[in-house]
Amino acid sequence: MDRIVTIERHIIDQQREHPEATGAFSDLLYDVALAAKIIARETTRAGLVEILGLAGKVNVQGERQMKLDVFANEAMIRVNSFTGRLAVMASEEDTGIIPIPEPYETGKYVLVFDPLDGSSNIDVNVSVGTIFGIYRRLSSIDQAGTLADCLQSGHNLVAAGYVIYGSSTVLVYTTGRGVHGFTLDPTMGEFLLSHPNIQSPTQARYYSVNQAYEPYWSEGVKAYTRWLQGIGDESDSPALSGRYIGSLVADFHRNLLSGGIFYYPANTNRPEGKLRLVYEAIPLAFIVEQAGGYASDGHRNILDIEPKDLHQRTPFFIGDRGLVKRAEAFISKYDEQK
Ligand code: AHM
Ligand code: MG
Repeated sequence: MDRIVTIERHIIDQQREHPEATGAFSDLLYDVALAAKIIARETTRAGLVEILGLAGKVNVQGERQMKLDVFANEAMIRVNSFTGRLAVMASEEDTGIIPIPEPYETGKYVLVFDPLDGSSNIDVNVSVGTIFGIYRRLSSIDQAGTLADCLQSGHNLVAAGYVIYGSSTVLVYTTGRGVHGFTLDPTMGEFLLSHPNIQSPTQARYYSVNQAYEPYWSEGVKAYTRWLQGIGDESDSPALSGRYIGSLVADFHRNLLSGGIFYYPANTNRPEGKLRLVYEAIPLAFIVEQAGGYASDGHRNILDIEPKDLHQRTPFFIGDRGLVKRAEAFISKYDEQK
């Protein structure tokens, strides 16, 4: 008989494999799942309540900030500030680190997140998502958490995940022991295990890129894309089909389940790319490696990068290991050896 496994049960089962665990980490994961439920409740009602439209603020990236971004950010912060489990947080929506307010105790973990990615898609009913990463703090336990706590390499992650608010709400996470997906039953308010042990498919189907930027790409990225399409000079093209939603979590999730590559390369208008290293690229890179895939900035493993700035951007290639490695090879051949 198939078991019904809630996310709470799953997190506790994983904790049992670590006899030394205090439970703080399990509780933290459960807190993130709770924040996801609060955000899901609002995103699914987005067309019903008067929550759409601009909040009248511009976020730290200089972009228009939607009200639901603000809501999602506050949900994550309010759920996680007062638990004694975190030293510090960082979010796409806040310029600096988010300290734990006095007089609440700090804990040993660090949470970085993008509370609602792809928010420009909300008012056209396109899926959006939350991305998060959890580290152990580097600073000592009796101090406030620091910026350095949030700027760790992805190899230090102890957990990462994302939530997609789509036709259903799905939470995918890993603690370094496989990648597991849970679907929210909205009538019960429970995340139920629906995708145990997700593995990157051996057969890739899709490439996902905003092809409108092609005139601004490097020769390597252009040649690579032709190869993916099956119209390049190189043999062994996979001749993939294209899919691009323009919502990172949705594009990533589809390719994780169906096979393929997502990339947002550098272009002449965005020499650093668009996506953010700390709370977008690194957590997804950790997840994809756990599933047998790979993520790169076009030159090196995303997990090898030591972040310098909370909001730094990076070119990003993620998905099927062979396809991402091939992107590195094209870039090396066409762009680096001139
Ligand atoms: P946002 O942080 O303003 O929501 O932008 C991030 C989004 C990603 O979800 C998506 O992959 C990308 O921007 C799409 O950008 P573009 O419209 O340039 O293709
Ligand atoms: Mg974002």
